[in-house]
This record gives sequence, structure tokens and C-alpha cells, in this order.
Amino acid sequence: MTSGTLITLAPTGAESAKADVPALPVTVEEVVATARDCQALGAAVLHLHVRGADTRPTLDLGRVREVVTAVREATDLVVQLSTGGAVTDPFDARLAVLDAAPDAASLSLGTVNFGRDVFSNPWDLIVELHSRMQERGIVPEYEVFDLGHLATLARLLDRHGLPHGGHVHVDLVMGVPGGMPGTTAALAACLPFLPPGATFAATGVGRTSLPVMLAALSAGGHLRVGMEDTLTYAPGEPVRDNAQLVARAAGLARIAQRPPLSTLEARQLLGIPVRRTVEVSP
Ligand code: KMH
Ligand code: ZN
Repeated sequence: MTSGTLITLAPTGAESAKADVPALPVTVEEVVATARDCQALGAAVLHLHVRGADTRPTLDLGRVREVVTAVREATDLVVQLSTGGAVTDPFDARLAVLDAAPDAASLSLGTVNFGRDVFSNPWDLIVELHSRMQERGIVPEYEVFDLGHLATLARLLDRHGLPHGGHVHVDLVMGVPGGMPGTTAALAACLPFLPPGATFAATGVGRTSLPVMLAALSAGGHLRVGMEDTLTYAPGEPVRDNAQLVARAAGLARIAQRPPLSTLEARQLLGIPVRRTVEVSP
């Protein structure tokens, strides 16, 4: 079991509209400000979906590069670009995100119903993302929405080798309508299927956020939190901002006597080189 807790911030996602959720960070300035605030509170990784000037999700490479550069100038966070994008994004645009040369990128391990939509991740796309990341020195975070996705991970590693850096890190994305439920039982069911030596984080979408967080901490796992996954802090109480969610996760990690990992410790865990140090204070 790792002694500390890796906290990943997923601040924006691709599903919520700025008009519906005014606190959602969508401009470059808003993303940088939330990234700084959340690093100071204990986040070490930024799972990033980029929005365009119109506030809608975009995979436009110029815009993606602009946001990556701005976050790197202001923070030490590991920049993990989403290759999942939005359910409507074509595969070639999702693959092209890697051209922005992030430290890390998400890699979803299977197709899943996503509410009324379908989040499509066929085998050939999975292999192409895995291989391109190996070639370019980008560290994947394997996104698991259902138990069968861990069987796909075993097959992927067996046929195509370990990811860059040699360490396997998995994120259990739980409670998506169409994926595995966000429960302690479902989380526990996944654990025997993790590859040997792998670390895992978990996030529970919507009202499953807290049960999944507590289950992950008790099982020695890491945490992902943020407004991509959670818009309600408590029943009837909208999330104020991403910092509120990171502060709660960091507090629970301390109570579990597994305090948040620094960005340096996170890089060591994930096998990502240090770039330089940016001081951020609470
Ligand atoms: N927006 C979801 C359809 C990822 O970032 O890799 C997919 C997603 C996964 O968020
Ligand atoms: Zn995402």
C-alpha cells in the first residue's frame, strides 16, 4: 500500500454546460486559477478536458496546447490530457491530443453506455493510444468504467507490453449510468483483477462520490475528484468550486493517515520526470 494519497483533479469534463454550472472552469484563466488553488490544497495531477472560447468542449490542438502551457507555467501539476474527450468526438481527434505532448493521458479501456449516449472505445483505438503513448513517453492512466475493462487491460499489457515508465496506474470511474455502480462492493470486486504492482484511484460520479472516496481510501487506493464528476457537495448544496472538493478529499486522506502526495511524489509514483518547481501557497 502506498503511504500517501495521490489526488487527481478533474475540474471541467466535457458533459456540463457553463450556462448550467457557472462555477465550472472553462477559460484559460479559470482553469489556471483552479489548478493553482487545488495544487495548494493537495492535488498533484490535473485530468484536463479543454473548452473553446465558446465554452464548449474542444480538441482543437492550438487551444489544447495553450491551456497545457498556461497550466505548466503556473503549477507543478502532472498534466494528464483526456483522450476520452466528449462522446461525440471522432477517434482521430482524440488520438491527436497526444500531439500536445502532455506528461500523461487518460486511456479508456472499453465501450460503455454513458447515460443516453455511448462512449466508444474499440480495441483498435485502445491499442493505438497505448502504442502512441509508449512511443512518445506519455504515461497513461487506464480508465475503467466496468469490470470487463480490467480483463481488457490484462490482454493489452500481455500483447503490447507495459506503458512508458513501466508502472500501471488505473482509475476506476464508478457510478456512470451504464457502467459499474459506485459502491464499496463494486470497488472491492475490481481489486483482484488489477495487474500485479498496479496502483489505482477511484472516482464516484454524482452522489456516489463520497462512498467511493471512502472505499478507495480504506482499500489503499488514490482519489480523483472534481466538477467533471461531482456537481453537488451535499444533498441540495451545489459544489462551490473545485477547491472545495479537493479540500474534502485531502482532509479525508489525512484522517486515513495517508496524506496527499506532493507533485514530486506523484511524479515518482507514476514514473514521470520532474520539470521544475513552481511555488504555490494556499
Ligand atoms: N467525457 C467522457 C465521455 C476521459 O476523460 O478519458 C469520457 C471521459 C474519459 O471523460
Ligand atoms: Zn475525463
